[in-house]
Amino acid sequence: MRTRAAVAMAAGQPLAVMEVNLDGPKHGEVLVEIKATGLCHTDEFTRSGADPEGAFPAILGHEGAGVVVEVGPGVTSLAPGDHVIPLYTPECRECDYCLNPKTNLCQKIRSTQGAGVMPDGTSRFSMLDGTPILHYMGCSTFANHTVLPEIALAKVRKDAPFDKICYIGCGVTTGIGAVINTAKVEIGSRAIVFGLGGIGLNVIQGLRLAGADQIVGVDLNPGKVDMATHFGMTDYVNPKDVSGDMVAHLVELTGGGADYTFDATGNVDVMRTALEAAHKGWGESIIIGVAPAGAEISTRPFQLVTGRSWRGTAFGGASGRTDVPKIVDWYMQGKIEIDPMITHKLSLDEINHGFDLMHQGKSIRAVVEF
Ligand code: NAD
Ligand code: DAO
Ligand code: ZN
Ligand code: ZN
Repeated sequence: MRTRAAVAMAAGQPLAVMEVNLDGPKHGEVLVEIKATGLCHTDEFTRSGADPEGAFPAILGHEGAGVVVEVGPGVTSLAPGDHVIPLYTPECRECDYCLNPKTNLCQKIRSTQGAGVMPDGTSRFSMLDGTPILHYMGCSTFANHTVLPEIALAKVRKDAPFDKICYIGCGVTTGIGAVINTAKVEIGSRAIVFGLGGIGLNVIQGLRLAGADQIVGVDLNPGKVDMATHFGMTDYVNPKDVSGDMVAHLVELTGGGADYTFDATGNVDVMRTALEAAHKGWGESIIIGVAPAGAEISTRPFQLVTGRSWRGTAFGGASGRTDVPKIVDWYMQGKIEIDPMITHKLSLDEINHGFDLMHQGKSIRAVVEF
């Protein structure tokens, strides 16, 4: 079939909206009509050329929601008409990683997904002249139709709006999951969140859900304060306003250091501040942000000797096929909020404007509706 897609032809170029060829689903694969997709910082990381593993031409996008159109041979858990959210972290439920409750990093299709192809080593997308186009993060949601492995799709309820639940495909689950699954924050905790963007705001609402007493938000952009306050931030710190040592300031503000700190900036200097602002003896610092190629973190080892822990999380530690439908339920039940964070709606033809809004710090999430 043919479908419309925004294609990343080369690093640093605007996406090119065009008709592409899409082959039907092979064994264990599913054809999905994408109804809505969010634009995440990670798409821009790859589009811009900053991602050393970025390969082109590719159809980016990993934060989508849609409807199953056709299933390939061997698919048993999905049928045409089912509503689904693509998973860049799949859940096969049988690999060593899926069978270990300590991780969500299913490895079943890791190597082919990383290479931008389906598990059989080929791409379903091609240009009209036959040139293959790579998949991205196993999802490629910047296309009206896409093909994914069955294990990379979460089946969700049919009454949930696509233009909101697409955000559960990355930002919402990553932020809330970092709190619930990775840090396992206790009621009454004190926490600091560095970066009040699409991820950090969801860390904040996760902390509120978990019953944290103090939720300090740190961001260079004061334009983020109103939204963060709406989602549960109790204290705001702009690093530009702190004249002395930032760690000392945060330790004092949290009465000795935070029980939990979260980096949602991707800046390695911020990650160090986050670790050192965690409470001596028990504070845990969770890295969510993806740092630039080649960047390294550092601190004095004595920070760890004295009881602070440094950890990381991918997709909020969520096992997608199991956890994502529950998060959709939480949204539909009003336990979590998404609507205010969808700040812009675009057509596929306007997708490059969405990246402009991201750069200008004007959007939390821009969503493309098909
Ligand atoms: P975003 O651009 O929406 O938000 C980042 C925020 O950090 C902005 O508000 C910005 O003003 C602030 N900021 C930047 N530098 C800062 C500094 N030095 N001090 C304080 N604040 C600073 O980005 P996002 O979509 O929220 O993503 C955040 C990070 O999370 C990115 O690195 C992204 O790649 C990563 N991410 C990780 C996962 C995962 O599974 N681990 C998933 C999705 C995104
Ligand atoms: O299993 O080795 C692996 C890789 C898992 C990839 C997880 C990616 C999470 C961070 C990227 C940001 C996603 C938007
Ligand atoms: Zn697995
Ligand atoms: Zn993302």
